[in-house]
Amino acid sequence: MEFSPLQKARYEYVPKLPEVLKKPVNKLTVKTGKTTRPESDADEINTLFPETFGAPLIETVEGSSDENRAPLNVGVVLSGGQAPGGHNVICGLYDALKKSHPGSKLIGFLGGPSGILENKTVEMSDTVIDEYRNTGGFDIIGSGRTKLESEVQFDICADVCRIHDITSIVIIGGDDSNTNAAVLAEYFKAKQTGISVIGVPKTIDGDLKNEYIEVSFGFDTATKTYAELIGNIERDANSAKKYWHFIKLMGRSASHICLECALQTHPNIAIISEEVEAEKQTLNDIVNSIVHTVVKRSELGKNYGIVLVPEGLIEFIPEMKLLIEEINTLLAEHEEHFKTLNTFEEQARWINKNLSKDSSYVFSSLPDNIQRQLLMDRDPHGNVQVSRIETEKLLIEMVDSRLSELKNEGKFPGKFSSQHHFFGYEGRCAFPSNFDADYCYSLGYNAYVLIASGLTGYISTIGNTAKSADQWTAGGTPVTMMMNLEKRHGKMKPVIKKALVDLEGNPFKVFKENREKWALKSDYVFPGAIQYYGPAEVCDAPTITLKLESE
Ligand code: FBP
Repeated sequence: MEFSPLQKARYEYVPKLPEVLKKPVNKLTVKTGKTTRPESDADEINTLFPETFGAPLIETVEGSSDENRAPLNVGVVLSGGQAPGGHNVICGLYDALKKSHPGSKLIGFLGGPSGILENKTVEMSDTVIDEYRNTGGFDIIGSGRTKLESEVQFDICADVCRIHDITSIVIIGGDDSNTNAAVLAEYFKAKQTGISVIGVPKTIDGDLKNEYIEVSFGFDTATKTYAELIGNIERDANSAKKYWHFIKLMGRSASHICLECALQTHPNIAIISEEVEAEKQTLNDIVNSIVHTVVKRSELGKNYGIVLVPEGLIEFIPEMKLLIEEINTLLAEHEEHFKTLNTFEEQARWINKNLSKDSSYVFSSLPDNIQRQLLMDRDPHGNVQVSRIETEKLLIEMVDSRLSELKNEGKFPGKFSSQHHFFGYEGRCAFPSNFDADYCYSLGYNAYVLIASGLTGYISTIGNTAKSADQWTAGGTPVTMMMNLEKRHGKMKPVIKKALVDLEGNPFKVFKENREKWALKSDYVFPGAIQYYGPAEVCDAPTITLKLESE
C-alpha cells in the first residue's frame, strides 16, 4: 500500500492525554459522585430501566496499584455515520487493555452492530492498530446502522460474546446507538450475563451532548473541514462577484454544524433550524428573508453572497414537520400496502389522500423532486434521510421565482445567479484534527477504566475540553440520565434527548449579534485547512462553539 506523506507523519503522532490518564493504567480507578435522574419522564424511564436507572456520575482517579488485574476480552463496534477519530477510540482502548494485561484481547465486530449478530469478528493486533492510528474513517472494522432492539437480538449478542469470552462491549455511536447500548446494558444486567456495555459519544452532528458530555467526537474535524471549504468559496465569490452560493451542511437534526461554520466564516446568511421552529417560520418566510438580503446586497452593487442551510431544516419548518410526521406514521402503519404501490404517481396519490387537509396542501405545493425525496426509505431508526432532500435547491428555486416577480414589478434591478453545494461526506472521514485525535484516544483509553471498574450503561466522558488536553478530566455518565420519551415509528420510546442549538446559549447569541453586519458587508473569514503541526493556537484550538459554551 502507498501512504501519503501526511498519513506517514500522522502514524508518529502521540495523542495527548489528560493528566489523570497518564498515570500507570493499573492504578486508574473510579470515584463515585452524585446519583442521577433524567430531566423528564423519570418515572417511566425508571420502570423501563430498573437495573441501571439512577446510577451515579463517575470520575476517573488515580488509586493504588493493582498488579493482579486479570486479562479482559472486550468487543468493540462502530455504529452509524462515520466521524473523524473513531480509529483513535479503538487505539486508545487497545493500548489501555494491553498495558493493563498483555493477555487482554480487543475483538472488533465487523460492519456495525450486525457484526455482533452475525458473529463477524477480527481480533485487533499491533499490526492492525498501527496502520490506523490518527487516521480518519471507520474502515478498521467498518460501521453500519443495524438497530439492536429486540430480546432475540440481545440473546444472540450474549451468545456471541460467550463464544469469544467477551465480558464487555464498547459501542461507539450517536444518540440512537447509545440508546440501544443502554437497553442492551439493562437487559444483560437483568439476565445476569456478566457482560457490560459502555458507550462512546460519536457524531459529527454535535447533538449528543449535555452538561457532562461537552462534545461528540468528529464535530471538531468535520466543522473545520467544511469551514475551510466555505472560506474558499467565500474568496471565490468575493473575487468573481457573480454567484450566490447556497451551501447545505450536514447535521441530520440540530444546526450545530451550520452555526459553528457561520461563526468560523461569517457568511451573509446562515439559517438556524431551531430558530425557524421557535419563531414558527414558514417556508415562504425563510424565502422572503433570503430575498430581502439578496435585494439589499444588490442595491449595494453586490450580486453575490453565501447562504448556509442546515441539512435538517425541512423538519423544523412547522408545516413541513407536521407533514413529515404524518408521512412517517402512514409509512409505519401501512408499510405493506405502501410497498405494493409501484410508481411514484401512485404513491403520491395515496399519501395525498391520507394526509390531513393542511399537510396535503403543503405536499401538493412542493416540487416533484422534493415530494419524491420525502417518500424515500426511512433509516432503520424511522428517520427521514434528510441528507437526500435537496433543500438548498428548493430554496434556490423559490428565491429565484420570487426575485423574478420583483423584477417584473421593477423592484429588483439586480442579477441572481446561483450555485448549490452540499458538504457532508467530505468531512466525515478527514484526518482527525489534533483535538479529535487526542479526545478520541482519551475516550477509548478511559472506556477501559470504566470496564475494569465493573461499570455498565455508562458513556465514557472527557471533560474541560475547551482547555488544553493536560487539564481535561475523565469519567463516566449514566446513559439513563440523558433519556426521555419520544415518538418513534408511531410509538413512544425511551431515547437519549437530542441536544439542539440553545437559542439562549452563547454561540447563538454571538451569531445573532453579528449576522446583520455579515449580511450586508462581505466580512468573510478564511479559516484555511486544518493544521496538524505548528503552534497550539493554530493546531489544537477547539471549536468556537465549545469555547463560547464553556464561558
Ligand atoms: P450519526 O448520527 O450516525 O453520527 O450520523 C450523522 C450523519 O452524518 C448525519 O449528519 C447525516 O444526515 C447522516 O449521518 C447521513 O447518513 P448516511 O451515512 O446513512 O447517508
